[in-house]
Amino acid sequence: LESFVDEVTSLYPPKVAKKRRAHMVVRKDGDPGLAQQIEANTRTVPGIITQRGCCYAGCKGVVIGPYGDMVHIVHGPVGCSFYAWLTRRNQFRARGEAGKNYLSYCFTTDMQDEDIIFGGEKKLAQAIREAAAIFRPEAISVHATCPVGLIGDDIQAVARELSKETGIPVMAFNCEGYKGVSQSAGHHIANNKIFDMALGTREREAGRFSVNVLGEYNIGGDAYEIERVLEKCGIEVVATFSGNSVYEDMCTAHSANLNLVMCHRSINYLAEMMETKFGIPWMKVNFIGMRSMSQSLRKIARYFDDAALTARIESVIAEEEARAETALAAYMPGLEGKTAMLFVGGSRAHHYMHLMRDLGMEPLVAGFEFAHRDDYEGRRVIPTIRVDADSKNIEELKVTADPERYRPRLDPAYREQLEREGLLSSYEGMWDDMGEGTLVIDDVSHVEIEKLIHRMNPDIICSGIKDKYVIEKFGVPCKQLHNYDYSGPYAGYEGAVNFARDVYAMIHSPAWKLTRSPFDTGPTLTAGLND
Ligand code: CFM
Ligand code: HCA
Repeated sequence: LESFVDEVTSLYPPKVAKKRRAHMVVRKDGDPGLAQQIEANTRTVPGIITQRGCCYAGCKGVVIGPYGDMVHIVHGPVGCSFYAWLTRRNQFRARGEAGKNYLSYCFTTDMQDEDIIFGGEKKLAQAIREAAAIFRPEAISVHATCPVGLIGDDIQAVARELSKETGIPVMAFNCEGYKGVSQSAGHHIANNKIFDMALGTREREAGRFSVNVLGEYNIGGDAYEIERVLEKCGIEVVATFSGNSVYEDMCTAHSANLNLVMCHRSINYLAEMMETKFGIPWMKVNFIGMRSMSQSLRKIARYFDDAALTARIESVIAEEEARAETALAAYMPGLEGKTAMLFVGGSRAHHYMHLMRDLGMEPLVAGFEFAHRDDYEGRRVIPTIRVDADSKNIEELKVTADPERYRPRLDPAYREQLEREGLLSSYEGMWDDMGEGTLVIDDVSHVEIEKLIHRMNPDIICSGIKDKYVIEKFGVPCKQLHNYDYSGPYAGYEGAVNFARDVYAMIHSPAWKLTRSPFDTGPTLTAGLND
């Protein structure tokens, strides 16, 4: 496998090959994670076809966009707004009969040449004014795209002024697309503003077994299934960041007693800041895959340490697992032993490995698009991560304990014990679950995927829209794990059954026998880098 990796990178000019080689690791079992290292969260070499997105995508599209009772205004040319219009499939249910829901709208200042030349602040102010008057949303967000940063519109000043004028909170995000090296920068910018401007600004009484779900965005209805199971267990969800959520949830989340972190990459900043300021501990969970879901529920039971809650959780697990297993029986024989590759975002390539293993499938190669080293190697490597100019670009907030509202949630001895068990403030990363001889590739490119298909001929590849059809032209089915190919939910017990059904149908479709990959017949056109 090592020589195969060398062969793949030899396709590039030598300098590029050296760079890309550092993003590929053949896993050695038993490695404590310190000897092996992967290069991640660094710039993609121009010219390489990457699946990454931009900072604006991470802020507006990912973290803030799902809030349904807010109006999200994109300050920039219309294309950026159009790009983020419903494509991510973050679903939302309005609260009550008269509940507000603006998600199907597309709001933009539609900047023109003259706005770039003379400045766009007045146009932005007018857009906020109109949105406030027509819709009366609970809050308004403003997202800067590339040109706004280049011409220097002061969107923070406009937001402050219009908050006063309209009486509606206006949150402005300087998430210009070019900041950072991927959407990851946008997550951090969104986390900072939520923490700085909204979180803790309203009060709410939360029960003893209350949690926030951080990093769950309700793609394809995942949050509905997670809410269903948690509710059945008697666990109160105060706020989800930010799937199926309203502005009020963002403001009152500090009242919960535990933070559950689903997507570590996009929201670990908020978990850490909330712990420092309010004393809420956090634990990593994974609600994708039947066994991961059950394991995560057991971790929650352990945290709250209450006999009645634990018993209730155990009975929910028994009932839900039994039901899902019955439904899965039809698909399992057709999925067992099937091989897969996963190249997705910053957490799903890891989360879905567990679901695949539940179904008897075997992940051979996996990688993230924009994750950081800690998402691969575990949080213990954070102190060793080199801070470069790109990461320095994104502000780190200085956070201290709230003098009145800081409240430790656990008895110190119990907390220490849970920490020793690895239950709190810890994420082991993807590597822990990649066995000997598997391959990890960060920010994979199209040409690398082509070589992987040629060599390993997997039964399925999980990826996104940018490479789906490249992969399928090779006769390999590609399951999109961003938008679920318009299906879902895939989380939890019912989600596991949906996933098994969809993947079964894909793998066993007769269509793949009819496609011929270029390397079967010889390509009709060839070209080298120097031609
Ligand atoms: Fe987290 Fe996400 Fe993901 Fe992500 Fe994304 Fe997404 Fe994703 Mo697409 S927040 S890192 S920036 S789990 S939008 S819901 S599917 S790449 S793996
Ligand atoms: C984004 C959003 C995205 C893109 C999906 C894809 C999503 O990165 O801006 O590439 O298929 O989940 O919608 O990740």
